[in-house]
Amino acid sequence: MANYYQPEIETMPLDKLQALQSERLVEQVKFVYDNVEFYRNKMNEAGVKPEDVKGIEDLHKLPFIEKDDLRDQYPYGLLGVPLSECVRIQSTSGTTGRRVVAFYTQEDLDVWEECCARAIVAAGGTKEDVVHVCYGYGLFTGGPGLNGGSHKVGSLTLPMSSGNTARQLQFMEDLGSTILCCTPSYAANLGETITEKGLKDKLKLKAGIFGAEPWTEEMRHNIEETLGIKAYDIYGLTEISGPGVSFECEEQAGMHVQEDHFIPEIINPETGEVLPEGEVGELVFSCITKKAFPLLRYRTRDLCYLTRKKCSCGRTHIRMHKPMGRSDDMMVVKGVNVWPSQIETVLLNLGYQANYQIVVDRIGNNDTIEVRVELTPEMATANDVPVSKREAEIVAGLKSMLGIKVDVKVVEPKTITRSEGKAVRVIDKRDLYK
Ligand code: DLL
Repeated sequence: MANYYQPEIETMPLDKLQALQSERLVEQVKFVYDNVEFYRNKMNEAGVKPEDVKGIEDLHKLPFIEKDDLRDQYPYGLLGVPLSECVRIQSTSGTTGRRVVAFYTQEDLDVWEECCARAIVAAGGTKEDVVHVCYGYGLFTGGPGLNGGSHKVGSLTLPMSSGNTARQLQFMEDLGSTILCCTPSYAANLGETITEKGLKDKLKLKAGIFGAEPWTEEMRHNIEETLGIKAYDIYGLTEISGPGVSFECEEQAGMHVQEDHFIPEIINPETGEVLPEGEVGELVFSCITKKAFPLLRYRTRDLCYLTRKKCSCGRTHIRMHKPMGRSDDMMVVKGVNVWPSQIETVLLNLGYQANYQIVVDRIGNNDTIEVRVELTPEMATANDVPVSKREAEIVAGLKSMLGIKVDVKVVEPKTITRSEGKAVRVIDKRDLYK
């Protein structure tokens, strides 16, 4: 086993793990109450004293934190330590309002990178590997997180950042990259170019660690095939540290949450009630070791479920199913809930790749929804099925999945803008929140 696998933590028996969580939670609650005025006020309002939380069974007593709280407290309102103890910030892209700026002490960075190191090892990484990181660097957590994790594993780290596909492929070939870290949509783009240029046999890639955006099982299979690798999912969010909050092991059957640092809960997004294991709801995290930006019961808006079913990898940490959507990016179109992942499933099942865009608009009082999808290069070359027939087939597939009529346009290969980071798949022109 590689040098960064931590069996004493990752395979800890449940009773010991929960005792550790309880001990850390009790300490953390006291820490935030004493050091962050925002928490003190929030807990006082909710009538909860630090001593009311005696272990993880009392977690539900604490109030939730929401993205709006972070925006209201921007930039320093949630700091748990003096600014002089902080050594780094990372930030979200801030496309929907004010940015979230997360702060880290050196110890917070070490924990975060350790989680990323565990993810790399779970994907088969050792110090013999060449880890090719083409997540964005800078404020985005993807590049810095996996970069730090790869250093901890002792792998040779290629800090490529995103973009410049020709250069990515050149380095991959010349330096023999074995583990690729990027968004799944960029992995799919790289796969396309590798196929076009016939490069697959010249590369040494064996695994990929892909996350930061939703992707389906069908997309996983396509990427695994075009790149000749095993593709692992990794999850995280800036507010909770970044990538590595959870990740897949060799079983590829849900992501192990790093429970010695983060306690997950699933709640009913409408009522806030905690749901039992196995039920789908909104994922909530409490950070029990982070000091600079110590969030407790943070509502992620990501929808999924948790399972404690035994995993044959030996890790005991609870697994989360890949996010099945977000409680806030679900679109209501013609009165029906529509998840982009449902549309993707239909397209990939019909043999298309994940090169598509969903455009939602409103004309008068009526919603319109159009899906534009590219022909694959093979479909375009074969040219054996009329486009109108293809479109009708997709319309029927979407109707049966969503229950509504969707307009479909099948377009030529390479006509939809490629992403180098997170893909922009939905263009909603309705301005529903104005
Ligand atoms: O995307 C952190 C990250 C970087 C994760 C690299 C994995 C790899 P944010 O930019 O703050 O952080 O976005 C967080 O992205 O709440 C999810 O909605 C979504 N997300 C992250 N990972 C996954 C995943 C990074 N594996 C938001 N599957 C989260 C689906 C994901 N959605």
